[in-house]
Amino acid sequence: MVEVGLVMGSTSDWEVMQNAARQLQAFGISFEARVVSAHRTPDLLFEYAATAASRGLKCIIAGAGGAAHLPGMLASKTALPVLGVPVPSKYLRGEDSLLSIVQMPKGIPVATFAIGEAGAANAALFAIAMLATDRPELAAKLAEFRSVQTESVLAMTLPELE
Ligand code: RP5
Repeated sequence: MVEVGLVMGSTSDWEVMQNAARQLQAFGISFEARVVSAHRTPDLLFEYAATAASRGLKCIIAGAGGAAHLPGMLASKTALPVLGVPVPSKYLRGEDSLLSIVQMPKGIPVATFAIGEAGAANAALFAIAMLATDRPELAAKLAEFRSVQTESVLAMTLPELE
C-alpha cells in the first residue's frame, strides 16, 4: 500500500522534488509521485485530497512554486498532515513560494520546509520520522542515517591555508 503521496504542481518541479523521492526510496517507503496542479487541475486536486486518507496515505508532501497554493488547498480537503515544499521560481527565486506556503491562516496548517532541494529532502525525512513513531525498524534506520551523517561531519577536515 502506498504510504506517502508526493505531489507537485508541474513537471518542472520534479528536479527539486525528486530529492524527496530519493530519500523516501532510500528508506524503503512506498510513495506515489504525481503532478496535481491547484490552478490547472483543481478538480483533480480536490479528488486527490478527498480520497487520500481512504486510500491509505499517511501524509502528503506537496511541492509548488510561485503562487504556491497546492499544499494549502490539499490541506483544506484532507486531515492528513501536509508537508509543503517551496520550489524555486524564476523571478523571485522561491521566496514567493515560501511565503505562499508558510503563511497559512489559522486553522489549516501546512508544515513548511526550506526552499528547494534541502526542503524536499527534509520533508521526506520528516515524513519518515512521523512514520517511524510506531515502526521500530524504521526508527532504527533513521537513527543509523543520522549517525552516518554525524560521523561524516566529524571526519571532515579543512584545507590548508593558501
Ligand atoms: C506552479 O507553477 C508549479 O508548481 C511550478 O513551480 C510553477 C511553474 O509551472 P510551469 O509553468 O513550469 O508548468 O504551479
